[in-house]
Amino acid sequence: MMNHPEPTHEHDPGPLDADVLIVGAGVTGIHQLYLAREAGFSVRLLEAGDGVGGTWYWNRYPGCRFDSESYTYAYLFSKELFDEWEWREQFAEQPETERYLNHVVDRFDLRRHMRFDARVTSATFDEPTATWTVVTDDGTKSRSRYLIAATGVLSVPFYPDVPGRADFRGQSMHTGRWPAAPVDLTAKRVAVIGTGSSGVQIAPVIVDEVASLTVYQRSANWCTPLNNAPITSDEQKQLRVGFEAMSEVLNTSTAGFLHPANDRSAFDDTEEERQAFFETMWRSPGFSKLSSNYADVLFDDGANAEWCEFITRKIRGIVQDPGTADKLIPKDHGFGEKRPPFVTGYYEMFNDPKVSLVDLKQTPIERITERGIETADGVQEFDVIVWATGFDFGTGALLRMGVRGRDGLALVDHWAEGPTTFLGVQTTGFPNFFFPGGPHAAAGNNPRYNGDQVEFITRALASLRDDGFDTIEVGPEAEESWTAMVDRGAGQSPFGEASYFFGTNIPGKPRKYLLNSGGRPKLFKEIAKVEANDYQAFRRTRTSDGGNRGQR
Ligand code: NA7
Repeated sequence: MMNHPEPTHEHDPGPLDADVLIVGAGVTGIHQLYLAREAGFSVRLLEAGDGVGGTWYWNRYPGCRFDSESYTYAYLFSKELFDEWEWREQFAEQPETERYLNHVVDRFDLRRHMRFDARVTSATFDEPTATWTVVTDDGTKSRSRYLIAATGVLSVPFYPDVPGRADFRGQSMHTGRWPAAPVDLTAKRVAVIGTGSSGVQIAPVIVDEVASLTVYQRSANWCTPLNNAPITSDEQKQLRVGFEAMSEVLNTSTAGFLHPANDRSAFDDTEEERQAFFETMWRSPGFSKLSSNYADVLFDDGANAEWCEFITRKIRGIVQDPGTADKLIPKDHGFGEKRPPFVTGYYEMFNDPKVSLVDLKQTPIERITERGIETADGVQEFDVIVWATGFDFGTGALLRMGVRGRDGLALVDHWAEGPTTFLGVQTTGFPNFFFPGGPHAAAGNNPRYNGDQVEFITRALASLRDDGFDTIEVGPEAEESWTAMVDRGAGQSPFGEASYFFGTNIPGKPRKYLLNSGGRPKLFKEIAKVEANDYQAFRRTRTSDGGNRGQR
């Protein structure tokens, strides 16, 4: 453990509770907790929920599951852990992931560092001592040298401002805050509002038990089959034998997936070859439809249109009612312009007479009433309304934590025009504060990108300690340059401005790209540069003994 220097400042409030205080017990927070402790720091973690899992704790709606392959999403830092945990399915369902994360926490004895039901309401940097004071909603204070917010990108559910939402007398749930107690939907009249990944996952899973299911769709999405399957015992063996090779690919590939990239362009092939290839894609698992599709499918309008035309024919072939099929075909964006959902039985579900689709572009929701949902077509009554209406992506949780840095600067003010970061881990004016897995962090398989970040942060803190410093703050040049790279690259990103990756789904939110548009290659390159030149992008100082020794 790190030795804490004796307090020398008159107003020093005493010993620290931990060297490293982490907020959030999701995939990234658990990883960071483990690494920081392994590096010899004293650690503590605060979590708003009453259990481990983060996104995989809150999103416990029926049908919630990975669309990255389970073993590619899981931790790779321990071969023993990998060997002993057998994922049951290629794309695990939420309960399995929650069990896995609990297993990790117990296996590595991390739970004793965690406090649950502890929502952070303020986090304040004390400049003379270079420490953070964090207050939770029960008034408890914790002081630490370093504060690492692993608060996730999909943590703050978004409810649209529809008049009357509170008037509804039935049950009303957001997919991102699904109750822990089982929800009995048997014979209930259920509405699902929203057709992003969550809406299209839950609908086909509950359809058999409900009396009726009405899907309220504002924009159709390009949904393609997830093609999930159990992992056979042979495959389990292969995964273990191939662990090193798999880790190598996952730790280095651009998007953090295993799917091999395709170097062919759509029009290198004949029409017949193209259709056969698209059929292979349609039958391929999850994100391979982006990663292994024609190299130009996301970048060439003609190639994209061909793939969309193929999906269109599939939808028309599956959905028997032509009017419904037509509504389910996106008209306002190409494949990959928004984050594409992956589905099981979604289009097929619309052939069930108890399922109906309301096109909100034709008949918008006017209000929620005590008994149901009112559109221009009148009121439809429901027992349950499921809000699958998304999240305040990227910055939502960070900006609700009351973070204040140097000179009392509030993060909400610093980021009033959108986030500015270096490597998606730090921002100027907030020394000793990190936010892996936040804005500018990922652009692919999240745990892989976020893992790169927590590894970098841990090395940065260890070398800070080794060099006799205790304060680290990114300089404005590095921050400006990384943020400019993100903004420039946003224009070349396949994601359009209508995507929530630009914050467009939240009224009043600045329209700024929230992913890392340089991808992993850029992240790796910058990290290597930073580590090769002794962290010149950062200002590193020693504050705790009152000195200001050896800047940089
Ligand atoms: P998404 O993908 O943000 O989807 C939200 C859905 O809610 C989308 O269909 C929205 O329609 C719809 N929405 C939003 N506001 C309204 C209003 N006012 N009326 C009707 N419909 C509305 O969130 P998800 O939870 O599905 O997925 C989030 C991520 O979780 C996903 O990308 C994966 O990474 C896992 P819109 O398209 O905006 O017209």
